[in-house]
Amino acid sequence: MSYVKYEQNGFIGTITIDREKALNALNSEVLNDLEAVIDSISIETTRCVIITGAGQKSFVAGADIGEMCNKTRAEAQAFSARGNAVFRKIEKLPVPVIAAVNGFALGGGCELSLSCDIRIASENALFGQPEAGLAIVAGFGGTQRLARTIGVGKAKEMLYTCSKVKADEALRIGLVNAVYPSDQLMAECEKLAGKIAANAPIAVRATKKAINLGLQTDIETGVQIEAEMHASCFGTEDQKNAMTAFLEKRKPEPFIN
Ligand code: CO8
Repeated sequence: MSYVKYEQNGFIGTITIDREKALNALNSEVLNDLEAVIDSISIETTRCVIITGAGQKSFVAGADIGEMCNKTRAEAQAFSARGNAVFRKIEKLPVPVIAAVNGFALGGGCELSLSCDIRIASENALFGQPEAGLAIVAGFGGTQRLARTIGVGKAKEMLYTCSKVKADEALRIGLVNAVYPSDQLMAECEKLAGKIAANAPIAVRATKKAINLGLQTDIETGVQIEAEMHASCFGTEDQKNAMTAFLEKRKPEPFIN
């Protein structure tokens, strides 16, 4: 039995963290299952991935506190490294990943959403980094990605106070791109994924790479990375197809690679 389900619908893959009785909390087994699913995604046939949590109540309520409680310092370090390795795989997946945040996104759950490219929330979503209240530091990238996503001041406030952030506030501070009623969340995420999947995959993948690599460097290096990614699209069938179609005032043929 796996705690992580995967469904493919056309070019869109949906990952569901399915440990509902523990509000989809991440223990070692869930992390292993999540990694196995991510490793199995075919970039040839997948143009966008959605990650969500099973049920109506929770995206992911954090790392498993029961598993963490009696860890030694070395074990905690290994657990943090394990989570970080899996989340980096998500972040580095060549195709865009959308977090469909359908409820609690606390601690490791908020961090999981931050490793995705885009966060879309349901009205009942609740974000937070409760670690300081549990007498630990966030361990799955929260101190790094939250500050990069919503800015240092707001990230520090969330991490120092452990205050929860509701969906409307998450939208206001740029933690999520949009908020929908719960029963519309997946349809809206699929719509967004469909828009991404309709564009040339080679260009979308190169765009993701340019943004993510560029964010880690200075602007001079960043624009060089962009120039390289830009150039890499030329000569591809999709580029010829799209630009010729524009010049001939018609729609391009469906993109292929
Ligand atoms: N870990 C383990 N079990 C959990 C977790 C969790 N994070 N969250 C919920 N559960 C379990 C509960 O124990 C409960 O189980 P049971 O039915 O067996 O008692 C079940 O899920 C349902 O939960 P509640 O009854 O508490 O449901 P409520 O609706 O009353 O409350 C809350 C929901 C508010 C989400 C509440 O469950 C809660 O506060 N959960 C903990 C949230 C939290 O603090 N998350 C952060 C954890 S720390 C973290 O993520 C650090 C990441 C990096 C770690 C790396 C370092 C080694």
